[in-house]
Amino acid sequence: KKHDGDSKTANPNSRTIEVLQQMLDYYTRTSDVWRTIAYRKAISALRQQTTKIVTKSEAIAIPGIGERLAAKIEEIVFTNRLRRLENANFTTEDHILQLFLGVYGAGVSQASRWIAQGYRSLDDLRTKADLTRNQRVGVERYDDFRQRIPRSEVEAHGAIVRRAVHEVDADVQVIIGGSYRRGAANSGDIDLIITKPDATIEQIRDLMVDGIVPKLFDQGFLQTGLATTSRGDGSKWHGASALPGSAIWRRIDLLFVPGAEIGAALLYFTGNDIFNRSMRLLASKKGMRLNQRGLYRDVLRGANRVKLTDGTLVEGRDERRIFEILGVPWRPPEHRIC
Ligand code: DCP
Ligand code: MG
Ligand code: MN
Repeated sequence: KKHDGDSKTANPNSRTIEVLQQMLDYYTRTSDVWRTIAYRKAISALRQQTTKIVTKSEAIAIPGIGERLAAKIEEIVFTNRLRRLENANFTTEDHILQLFLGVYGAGVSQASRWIAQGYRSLDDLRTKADLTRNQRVGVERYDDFRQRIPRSEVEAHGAIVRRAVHEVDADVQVIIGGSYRRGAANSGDIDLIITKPDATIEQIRDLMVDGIVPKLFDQGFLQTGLATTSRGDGSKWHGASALPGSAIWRRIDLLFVPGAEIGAALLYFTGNDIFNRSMRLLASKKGMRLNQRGLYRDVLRGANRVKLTDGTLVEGRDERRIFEILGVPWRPPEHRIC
C-alpha cells in the first residue's frame, strides 16, 4: 500500500517530476508552446512509472519522452538538480520577464525584447527605454493596474459613467460586465457595456466618444485613453479612471453595443474566456457561428473549417434565446466559470 495521501513519497520519480515541473512552469509563462507540450508529456509519462527512472536509456524507452528530455532526467537523478534551473541568468531573467509581463499591454515578445535590450528594472524602462504612450502609462501606473478592484469600487465607477450618460440620454443603458457580472468579489478591470434598444453602433460611439468621454475627462474621472493593440473596429474605448479623491488609476473598458446585438454582447463580455470558447465551439459543431455580435446559421465553411460566408443572423438581442437555440440550459453569469 502506498503512503497515505503523500504523492511525493508515493512516486519513485517524484523529485524528477518536481524539477521538470519547475521548467514547465517557466515555459508556460514564456508561452514556449513546443517545450510546454514536451514537458507535460514527459511529466505525465513519468507519473505512470512504478520504478525509478535513472538513466537516459531507461527514459528514452518510455513513450512520450524524447532524447533531450531523457538526458535532463538523467542529469536530475544524478545531481538532484538541473543546471539550467540554477543558471543565474535563467533565474533572474525569469523574474525580470515576469516583472515586465506585468506592464499593461506588454506580451512575451515585448518583455523579452526589453530584456535583450539590457533593461532589468521598471526604472530602466522608465528612464532608458523607448516606450509607446501606452507602455509609458503601463510602467508609470504599474502598481495601480496590478491591484484588484473591489466590487463596490467597480460599482462606483459604473455609477459615475451612468450618471454622465443619463444626463444626455436616459434611454442609454450602462451595464457592468466582465468578472463583475459573474459575481466576482474583485475585478482586474472595469468592463462597461453601453447600449440603447434602437441605436446603431455609430450612434452610441458618437454619443460616447464625442460627448461623454470628454465630459468625464473634464470631471477628472477619466485619466487617460489607451490605444487598442488589435485593429480597433471602433466598438471599444480603453482607458483609465479614478474615483474622486483617489490617487489609484483603474483600467476601464467602454464597450459600445447596438441594441440589436446586446444579447450576444452580454454573453461575450460576461465570459469567462474559457466559457466563451466552449460556447463558440458548440455553435460551430451545430453548424452555426457565435461571436460578440450574434448567433449565425448557414455559415459556409471550406477546407479546414475556414469560414466562407457570414451566414444569416439567428439571434443577437436575447441572451437567453442564444442558450435555447444552442440547446444549452440557461447558466446564470455566476456559473459561467470554467
Ligand atoms: N473575453 C474573451 N476572450 C478574451 C478576452 C476577453 O472572451 N481573450 C471576454 C470574456 C471576458 C470579457 O471579455 O469575461 C472581459 O474581459 P476581461 O479581460 O476584462 O476579463 P474579466 O472581466 O473576465 O476578468 P478581470 O477581472 O481580470 O477583468
Ligand atoms: Mg474585466
Ligand atoms: Mn476588460
